Amino acid sequence: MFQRILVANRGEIALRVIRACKELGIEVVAVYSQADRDAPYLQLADRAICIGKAPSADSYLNIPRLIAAAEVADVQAIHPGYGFLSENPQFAEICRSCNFEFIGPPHEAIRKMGLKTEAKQIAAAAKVACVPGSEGAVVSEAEALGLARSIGFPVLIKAAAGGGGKGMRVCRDEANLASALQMARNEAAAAFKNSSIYLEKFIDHPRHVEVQILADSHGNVLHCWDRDCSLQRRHQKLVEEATAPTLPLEVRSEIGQAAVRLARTVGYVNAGTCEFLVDADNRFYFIEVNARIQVEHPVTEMVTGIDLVQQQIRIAAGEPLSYRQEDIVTRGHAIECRINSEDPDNDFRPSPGRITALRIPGGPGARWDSHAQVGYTVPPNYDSLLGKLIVHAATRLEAIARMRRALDELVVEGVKTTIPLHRKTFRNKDFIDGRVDTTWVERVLIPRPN
Ligand code: MV4
Repeated sequence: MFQRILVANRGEIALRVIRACKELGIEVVAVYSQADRDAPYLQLADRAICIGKAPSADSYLNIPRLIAAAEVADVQAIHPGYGFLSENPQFAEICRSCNFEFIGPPHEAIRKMGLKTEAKQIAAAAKVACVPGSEGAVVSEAEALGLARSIGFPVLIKAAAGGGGKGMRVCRDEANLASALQMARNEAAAAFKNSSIYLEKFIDHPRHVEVQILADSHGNVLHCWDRDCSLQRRHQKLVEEATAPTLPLEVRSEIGQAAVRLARTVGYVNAGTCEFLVDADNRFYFIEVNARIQVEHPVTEMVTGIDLVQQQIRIAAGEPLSYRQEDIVTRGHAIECRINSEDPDNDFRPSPGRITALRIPGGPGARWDSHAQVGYTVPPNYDSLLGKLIVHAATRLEAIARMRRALDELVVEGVKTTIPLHRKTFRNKDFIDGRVDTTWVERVLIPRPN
């Protein structure tokens, strides 16, 4: 096992990795930008090294500075967290070439999964159902037209190098196809420096279901069941739950096995997620792989009892998984609310500032993963995730009641937060009854003027 690890991230996930290291008896080195110099979680690390100025490009995205910090601190491995460099194949490759274990997948797997066209082709080879559409990139307008006619409108044009909803464009009829293709190409080129696009049948009102994977370096691949992350606003998840509440057990078993086949086929190692869209008839279609630990990993931890971050570290150290698939059983239901320092009444504008009061929920089945403390100033430079409130209970309805209770205990003052939106969600009948999909938040929950 490693003696010392560097955490190449900040905020709640840096704290989460610090906690995992402590429990494994591993020394942990944190890094921070000048904007984070007073962040309280840095005191929980064995050492903290400043890596630069506030802008991410000068700190958390700066590969030479991170490698220099790893050299200075003499660590054996680097945990990238999520976001920042976590899915940057070049960073993974550089870590390994500098003799630091990258606590994530092999750079080859990250690179393949980063191209959504390639991920879909690998999925198809693994006999995993994909959304009907182009096999690989679409090169000509004629090809796109032929395809769109055969699968039927509406179609969705996506950027091959995109993901997470960036660079998508719906096209509802033939008359708009040529211009939609051109606009999608231009957007893709600007956003991803890659104008490659592909085409899919547009699934309306899909649910978002994802499968947690664990794969070791000895060829063992397991799934830790599923999460439903359908509650999103502009591709930012608000609420996640495990397991997926509306999927029958047979389908959940099939989707898990599909994810395992896909992970095996790409030579995946470490923790990862296979994302699927699920239609009204519970048919599932693979869309993309997230080659990192995800924000919502705690709901899977609560229902399986597996510490996914510790598993990541053990896998990177070369340990074989100590579970067989049949050992991975879920118990009860878990739900997570993302608490962001944003103003729901002002188009979710970031709301940085000093936290003047904080009351953290407790009691049975409540978990609070957050770097926030009273007196902490949320800097304006980064993502606005302040913390995650996670509950676990025997049934989904009990988990909802527990979340309502925990949200009523939670107080954050000094910054605007998404707490009021969550309080509303957990009192909403559609949500309670599980009648939601990926369009529900923007259609129903957030009433918009006109
Ligand atoms: C889709 C889709 C409908 N049809 N693909 C958005 C994020 C990216 N991972 C894929 N996304 C979608 N792909 C087809 N063929 C609808 C979405 C989508 C969505 C998916 C998951 C969660 C929230 C979403 C919100 C809007 C659209």
